[in-house]
Amino acid sequence: MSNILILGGTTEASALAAALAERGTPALLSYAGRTEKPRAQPVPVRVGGFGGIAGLVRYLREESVTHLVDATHPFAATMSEHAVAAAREAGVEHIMLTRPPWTAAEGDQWTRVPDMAGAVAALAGAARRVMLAVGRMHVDVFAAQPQHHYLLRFVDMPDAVPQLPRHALVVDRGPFTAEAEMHLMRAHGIDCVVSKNAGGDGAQAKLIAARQLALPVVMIERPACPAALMTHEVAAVLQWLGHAAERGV
Ligand code: 3Y8
Ligand code: NAP
Repeated sequence: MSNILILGGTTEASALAAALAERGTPALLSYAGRTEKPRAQPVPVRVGGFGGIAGLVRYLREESVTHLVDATHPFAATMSEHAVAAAREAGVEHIMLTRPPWTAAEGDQWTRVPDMAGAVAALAGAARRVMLAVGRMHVDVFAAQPQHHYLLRFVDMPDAVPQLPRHALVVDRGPFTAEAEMHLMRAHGIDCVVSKNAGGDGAQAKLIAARQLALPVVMIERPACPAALMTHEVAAVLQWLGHAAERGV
């Protein structure tokens, strides 16, 4: 009898949970607990860290998990590294469900940078009106470029005022639409967008809007991904689970 743990927090994780619930296949979805009201799921949910690799090994053993699906966001690099290490140590089947990075299309004006520090450096120069669509966790590093007016977008209201002298804050969760993104960018006079290369559909609308408004985009490449079995398709995970179940693992 398989016992599936999904590391969630993405559109793909939610799609996999829905597919398993539809099949009546028991699974548990795990959130880190970063947001106040995470999206409800059609499978049972747990919230909070495991306590590092050792904590996850203990959890996998105590809950007799047979299959670990890492469907976390491409920028959740620590969780993905822990998942590979813990699955190996606990002898649990492991697969990553992720999405391919976005690639620049005709008309895109992207400046690719390797990481958040690269994005900060790319904003050197005269004051601009920058849409900082990278969430809440890494906003303060942009205080190194205080000359800009920043449009921030967080999932929840922050506990403290962001340390950027000139900023506006929107509290909203994706997925977003290109039309709404264009309206937001026009309303705030945005002339530059900063984005993580998250891939997927849930955050792509801002790139479509930037293309239509001919705005430059600072695109932050995703961190290195651990070597592991990986797919971009929910169907492939279901097949992987099905085969494993046939093998009676
Ligand atoms: C807590 C779970 C679903 C999943 C929806 C996807 C799409 C909407 C787009 C922008 C970019 C950003 C951010 C974003 C998107 C989806 C997906 C995605 C980007 C929730 C969620 C959790 C989080 C955590 C949150 C981070 C933040 C990042 C906002 C739920 C809504 C910017 C990433 O305030 C905080 O601490 C937020 C932290 C990590 C990145 C950051 O550095 O701040 N996601 N996002 C998960 C957990 O606790 O385990 O609340 O329902 C999930 C989603 N966010 O099921 O429909 O699949 O990518 N999430 C980025 O891509 O740049 C917003 O504004 O344009
Ligand atoms: P991270 O930096 O890779 O992980 C930091 C720690 O958070 C992990 O070591 C683990 O704590 C805990 N953690 C992360 N994901 C978890 C999960 N799904 N279930 C239980 N614990 C989890 O992760 P992050 O970038 O903060 O992302 C946190 C969550 O937000 C993930 O679910 C991710 O899918 C989602 N998300 C992130 C982004 C992003 O831009 N980073 C975007 C969209 C969604 P312990 O060490 O204590 O186990």
